[in-house]
Amino acid sequence: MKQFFLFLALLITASQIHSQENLPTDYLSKEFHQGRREAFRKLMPANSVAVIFAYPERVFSKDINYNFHQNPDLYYLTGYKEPDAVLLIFKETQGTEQAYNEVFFIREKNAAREMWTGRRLGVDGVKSQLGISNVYNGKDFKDFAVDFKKFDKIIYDNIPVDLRNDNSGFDLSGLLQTFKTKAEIIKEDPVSLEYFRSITCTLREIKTPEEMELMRETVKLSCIAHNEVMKAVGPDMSENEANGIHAYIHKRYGAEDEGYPPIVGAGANGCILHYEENNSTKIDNQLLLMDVGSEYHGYSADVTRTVPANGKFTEEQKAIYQLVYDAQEAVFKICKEGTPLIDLNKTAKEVLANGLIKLGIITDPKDVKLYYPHSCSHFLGLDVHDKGNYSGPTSALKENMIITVEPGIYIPANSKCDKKWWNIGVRIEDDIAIKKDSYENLSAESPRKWQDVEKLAAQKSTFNEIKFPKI
Ligand SMILES: [Mn+2]
Repeated sequence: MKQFFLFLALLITASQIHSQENLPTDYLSKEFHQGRREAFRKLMPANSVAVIFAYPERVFSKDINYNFHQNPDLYYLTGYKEPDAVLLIFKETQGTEQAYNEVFFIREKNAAREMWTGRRLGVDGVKSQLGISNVYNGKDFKDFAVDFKKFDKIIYDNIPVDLRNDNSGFDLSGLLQTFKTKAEIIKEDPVSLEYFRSITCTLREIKTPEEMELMRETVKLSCIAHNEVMKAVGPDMSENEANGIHAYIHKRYGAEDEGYPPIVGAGANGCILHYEENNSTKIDNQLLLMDVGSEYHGYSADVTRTVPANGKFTEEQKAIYQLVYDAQEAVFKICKEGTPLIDLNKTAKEVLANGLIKLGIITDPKDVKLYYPHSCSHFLGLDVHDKGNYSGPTSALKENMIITVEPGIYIPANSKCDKKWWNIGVRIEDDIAIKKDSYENLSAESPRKWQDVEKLAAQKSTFNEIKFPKI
């Protein structure tokens, strides 16, 4: 009898999990993912197979996981957003009775589990919603007839080792083990890894029109967030609250998350390149450096603005800010197809070095690296530091690439210069789409000129009017 009720409960559970309503309508299309798999296949060498795994789930706290984030390469190729999956792409058509050139093993549907941990697409869902026709449950990988040894090349990415194993044999750990056994992989093959890196970089560094649209969206809403925070921020606000306004606006406009841990640092904290604590309770009359970008349907923005919390730059802050601005402008000028990537940072460095010498902060141009220790640009897309060919003969800007341009100057306390410069940290970062003969600044909606920043900072924000109870 007890079992009967359990059965009944499962039935009810299963029927209660309806397909989801009111979802965003601007996800990447199945045709996009299909096209990307075709493009991937084209770049594969003869008689090869590519094997792409989902990312692992990670523990946040005891039995609670971090929000799952898909491996951007697998998302790019399939649109699948669940863990415990592996995609095989074959260069040549396989099968005798039924021809296929790809096969996708995914997480099985499970009504009881889905009531706890959310909906699963399942085999039918993947077929209908993602448009992949050859789909099986993960547990079928083991017995799937694929002879890896017959291929000249097996193409795969780094294999993670620190994995949870539920001993089912078909969670990620099980899928990886099956792959390693079938393909007789004892240790990663550098040539396989290089093929994978090269193919994914070559594809992902150029954005398709669909990707470009999502990039515009994610950058646009990140600019709205930056602008609102510029208006809202004041000396009494905490770094964390400023960060929270960004997050609220991202979600208000449909972004799922941030593309990376937000950096919201006041004064000395702004001089720490990857400052992520954001725990200063009072910004005070300091500069606030905000490097924050949303993730919208997988695509990350990466925008930095630096704003005086009290709305007015000091003379010293203004001088440093203007110098960073000038460096950015100089780099923009060479943003077009054909410019070698290496020239971007060279240009930024030159402007910054000359400027720091003029201000008496350094005397030897080589010392620019003391205050500008990073580089000027990276690709932007599904990863905030996106895949692309950063070096080598093909490392020049091409049409439909998206890069950041982000010079900065950071002068921590006790630096060997007049102490009037200490604790000034300025970065200005914009997201740039490359065209044939020019560029488009996708983040132009957020002001960059110091005059415009001051003008916006002088305005009041809706967030200044909201009254919450005291605790
Ligand atoms: Mn960046």
